[in-house]
Amino acid sequence: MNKTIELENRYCAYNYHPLPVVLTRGEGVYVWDDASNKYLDMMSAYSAVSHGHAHPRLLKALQQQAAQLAICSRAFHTDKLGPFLKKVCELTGMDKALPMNTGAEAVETAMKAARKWAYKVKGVLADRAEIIVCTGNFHGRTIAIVGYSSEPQYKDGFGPFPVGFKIIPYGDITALEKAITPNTAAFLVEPIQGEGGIVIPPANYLKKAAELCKQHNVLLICDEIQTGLGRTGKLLACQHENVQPDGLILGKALGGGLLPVSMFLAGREVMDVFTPGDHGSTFGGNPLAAAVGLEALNVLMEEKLAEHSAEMGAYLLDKLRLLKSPLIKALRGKGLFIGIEIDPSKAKAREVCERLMAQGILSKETHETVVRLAPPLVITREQIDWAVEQIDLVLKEMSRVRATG
Ligand code: IF1
Repeated sequence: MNKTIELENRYCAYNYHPLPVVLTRGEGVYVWDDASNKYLDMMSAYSAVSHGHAHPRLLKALQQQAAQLAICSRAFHTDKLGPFLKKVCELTGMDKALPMNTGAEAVETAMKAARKWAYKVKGVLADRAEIIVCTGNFHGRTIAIVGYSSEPQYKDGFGPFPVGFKIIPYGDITALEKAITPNTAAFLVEPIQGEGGIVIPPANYLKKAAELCKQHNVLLICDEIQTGLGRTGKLLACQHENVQPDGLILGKALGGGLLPVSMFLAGREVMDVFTPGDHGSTFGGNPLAAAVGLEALNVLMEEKLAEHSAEMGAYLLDKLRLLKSPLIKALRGKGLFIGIEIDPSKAKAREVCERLMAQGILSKETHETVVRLAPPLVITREQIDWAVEQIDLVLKEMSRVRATG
């Protein structure tokens, strides 16, 4: 066993089951392991590394700001937070933002905002606010969030859970209409479900949900922590249906693949329910995160990463469709957010990922059946061609082994 893996196994909680590879360096779409093997990163840290590893402009922003002023708490103003939040509000059409660090923290912020808005603005009675979520959701790992997960493992052993949440089937507009009551504060939804296995809802689902929410004075809050910032081929996945949500949650790639940066964004009516001392975070909105976050947005727009994601994603999906492997049960995706569903009666997605690793590709399975392909948005056509060749080789070899026993 690799000494490094042994050390990690000795001291780290066993809360992940990593592939047997020790990464030491990343640059662009590539990462290298401790034996100098090179891999094409088709995972980009669950879409946190959309800009590619060690992007020069982002490294420069990080290094400059780190040497100037990194962390000082929001007990004081800084010269970096205002410009960062102005940029992200202008790009997303939202009025205000509350900066946090991890995605889960931004989701918790959204839930607190929705509840307080329900009490202070909508007039819901104290402690009666309800938030509607979907089966197959993934919004983070806090007790409140896993409390409304439909994935038993995410909840097992972590109860009891907070009340005030309703779970409805994803993509079902009628179920949403039935679930809304006068106490409903918000509908929290991913425009495309990531962990759920790259699940794309029926056409106009988000638009109809937005109309229903407007009709019933319910906040539509979109969790774009994974689908946002170009991943699905638009700046925001909501834009595929021209939906402007009442609340928006960003994370992952907002930190440029360098540090955790997240935020909850909303209109004034919602954001103004917060008064000083209501909510906060030691690191939320620190100038280092703000400087890197602003540059991450500048690079995203100037390098047209969303448009590139749309073009490269369509190209990758078309090439995968030509593979015609008996192991592939379905192919799904939007932009560079793609899932290959493996027929569970024929193989496990984990085996595909292990074999892809041997070919020099790193990806990750979700729920044992879907191989997730979410490379950095800077990937080129040639790199996609090479990746598809490796996927073809692996699937053909797995079929051959199964055919010959
Ligand atoms: C794990 C994947 C899962 C997210 C959405 C909030 C969060 C996430 C839509 C929380 C985080 C990560 C967490 C990681 C696996 C990965 C993931 F889909 F991206 F692959 F689980 F669904 N909303 N997703 O996707 O953000 O607090 O992690 O910064 O927990 O195993 P976070």
